[in-house]
Amino acid sequence: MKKVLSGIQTSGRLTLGNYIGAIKNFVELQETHESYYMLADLHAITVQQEPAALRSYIEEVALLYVASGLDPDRSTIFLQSSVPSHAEMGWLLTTIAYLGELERMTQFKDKSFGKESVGAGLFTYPALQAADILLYNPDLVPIGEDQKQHVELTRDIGHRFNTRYGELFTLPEPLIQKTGARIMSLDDASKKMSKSSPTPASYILMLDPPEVIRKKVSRAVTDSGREVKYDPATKPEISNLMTIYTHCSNLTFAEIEAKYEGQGYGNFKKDLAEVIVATLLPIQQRYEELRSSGSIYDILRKGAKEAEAVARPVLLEAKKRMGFINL
Ligand code: ATP
Ligand code: LTN
Repeated sequence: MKKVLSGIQTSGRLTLGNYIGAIKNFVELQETHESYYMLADLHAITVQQEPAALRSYIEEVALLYVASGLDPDRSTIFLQSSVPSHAEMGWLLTTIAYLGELERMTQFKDKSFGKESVGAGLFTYPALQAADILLYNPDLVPIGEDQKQHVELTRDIGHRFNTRYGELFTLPEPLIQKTGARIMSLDDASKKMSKSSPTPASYILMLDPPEVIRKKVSRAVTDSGREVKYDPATKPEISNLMTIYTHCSNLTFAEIEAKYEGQGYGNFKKDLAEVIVATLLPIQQRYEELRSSGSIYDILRKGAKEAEAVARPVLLEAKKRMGFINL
């Protein structure tokens, strides 16, 4: 059975972009792969987090993983901070990554742009991500488009380690879907829909109530034309909304175009809001049930044990190869 590993930072409340670009695929992959899904809480603190907010984001992501269909009997679901091998391996790989490669990471450039002072962890972030991945030797890392560069760097770091110290790590492939890997903001189709955006109108949260979803969709920016047509180059806003539509229904782009031919954007947007609500509402209901059952901490404790059992021997072997003494 092939192995997959992925994670989401607990740096905010999850958006429809996180669902379409990541979680939905995690749920499908657990059927056919040995699966490890992490909550990257150590990554979340690379931008300053208020402790009470961090705690609530961690709980929300954990509950949403399971409410979306991740099954703790099929997948190992765990907090990065509860498996100490990650931080330890992260340090080892920080010494293997080059400054120049970290400087080229577009996420670092974007997140540090214009800031007066930036934490050093934001810069070394990809070495910790490489540790998260290489500790499990996965074949595939399912991610959205923006994370491709980090998985490529993981391969470079893993390859460098293997060359210096002997073959240890599998070099994983990023798994990026053809559409939906980069859902754009509702108010600006040149920007990725992001949970850390300061503008709530730019995103739909997985836990937004139906009336909020309807309002946000009705206000989403569209071009001045009338035609519902998939053409990202000339109609980026409508194409983005169509991408959301296709992932929340089983209609293809051609079927959506045919359905709204000659109708303008009004009906299309109204129906789009309803397919989003129909996708998210059952998840929101399971979220509430799960939250009141209080079982999420048991799930995370079980996941931490399973994850550490896989990660620890790999960490110890890496340390041995590097010349450390395991007592
Ligand atoms: P932040 O703004 O805090 O960086 P984010 O919303 O961009 O957060 P991440 O935690 O960086 O989310 O991403 C988690 C996963 O969701 C990654 O695989 C990422 O590629 C995917 N993802 C995030 N935003 C989108 C999006 N707009 N479209 C598709 N996939 C996305
Ligand atoms: N950087 C990722 C989150 C992340 C991750 C990982 C993804 C941390 N460790 C390992 C895949 C594999 C992000 O989505 N921002």
